[in-house]
Amino acid sequence: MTASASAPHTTRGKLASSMSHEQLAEITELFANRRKGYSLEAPLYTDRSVFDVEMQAIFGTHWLFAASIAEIPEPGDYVTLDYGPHSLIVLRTDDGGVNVLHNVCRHRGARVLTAASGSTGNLVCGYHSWTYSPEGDLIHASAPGEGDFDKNCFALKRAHGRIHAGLIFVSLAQEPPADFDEVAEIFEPYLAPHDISRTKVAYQQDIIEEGNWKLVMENNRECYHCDGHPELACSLFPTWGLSDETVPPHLEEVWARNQKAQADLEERCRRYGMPYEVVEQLDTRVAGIRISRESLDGDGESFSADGHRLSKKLLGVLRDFRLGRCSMHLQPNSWFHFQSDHVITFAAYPINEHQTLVRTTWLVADDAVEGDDYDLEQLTHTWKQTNLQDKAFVELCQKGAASPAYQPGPYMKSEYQVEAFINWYTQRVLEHLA
Ligand code: 3BY
Ligand code: FES
Repeated sequence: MTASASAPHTTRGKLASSMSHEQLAEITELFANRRKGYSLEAPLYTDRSVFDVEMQAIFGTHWLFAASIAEIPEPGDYVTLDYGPHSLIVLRTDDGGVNVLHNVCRHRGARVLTAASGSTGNLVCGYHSWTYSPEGDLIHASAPGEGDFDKNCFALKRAHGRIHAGLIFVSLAQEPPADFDEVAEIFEPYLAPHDISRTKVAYQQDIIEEGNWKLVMENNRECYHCDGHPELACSLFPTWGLSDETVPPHLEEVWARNQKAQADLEERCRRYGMPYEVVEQLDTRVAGIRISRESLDGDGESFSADGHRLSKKLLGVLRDFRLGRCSMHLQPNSWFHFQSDHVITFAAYPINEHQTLVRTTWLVADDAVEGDDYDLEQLTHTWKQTNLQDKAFVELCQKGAASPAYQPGPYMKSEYQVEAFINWYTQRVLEHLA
């Protein structure tokens, strides 16, 4: 279940040397004086020193979604991932766990692996061929005329890695937050029936958004803007943030349909012994989480124009297509949709203060055959379109934050999850700065 690493690397402490006291005090003030219920002050979206702080306080400290095991199914399979200046190798081991290594050669610092993914035995740096074992130990380093030197002192630095329900998480911290165990216990029973270990990658999309990573996350945490997603609106009920008391007349019919579909979904979950209750601990936990099972419109099966299945093969132990979506949000950088026929994982990897890589991966049953069981274009259509629309929204906000006219604006009630994300983020940074 869990594969942890020893001798982790820490970046704590570097801040003091690279940033002046005045700069630090200024940044701390920005966080401490944040107006609750409002979007952040512009520098928190645009400033390089804030980004540097986040790379320690958030990305250097917390558990981060890295990839699913479907992306590296065999021993020796790896992905390389960049979180700001950090570059990691996530390598599948013989025993089914993962080794997480800093992708920084111990000779003169070159990236050891340069491909985004692949399969390897030993890891050979392309510059002077220093060679490391899959555990990161330096096993070969020859240079003309060089005497023996202690290779034990030059292993690749290690970070932490763990696998839960087929999702791989990494942490760069010396001591990663302990409450992730409890969070994993929450989500494992929801995800287990979809069994990622018996899926394969149907498609992966990387988009670089010209926006700060927090704007990417904020956009994901609300559906107030979902009128801007015509394809998604076919299967996603447009009832976000509504309650019995607040349904406007023009949505009464769809609200009733949504309520009925949700009751039907609850009944099916009970019948199959699948957990159904919403868990929402987005800013009350160090590892913030929200997980819920939500019905889909139309046939209620998948993210298609009529809600009908997009792959003919059911996942894992499931015996029913009409299970809507099980959606999970994890702080700081990921979200997921689990349907009966496919899974979609999403992660934001910050590049710098104004650019973010958003990676979306579609997983189908490992015995599903493209062309027979699913059509790749149809499978990916809704979220490819939605992602492009979201990218445009994020980029408009980044432009706004860079403008002298920008002033933090209020989050609406239906944007409470955005506020929860921002609260979570602010608390974590303040803890770190303290
Ligand atoms: O990712 C979510 O859970 C929601 C649904 C669609 C867009 N997003 C805000
Ligand atoms: Fe890697 Fe020289 S930098 S072998």
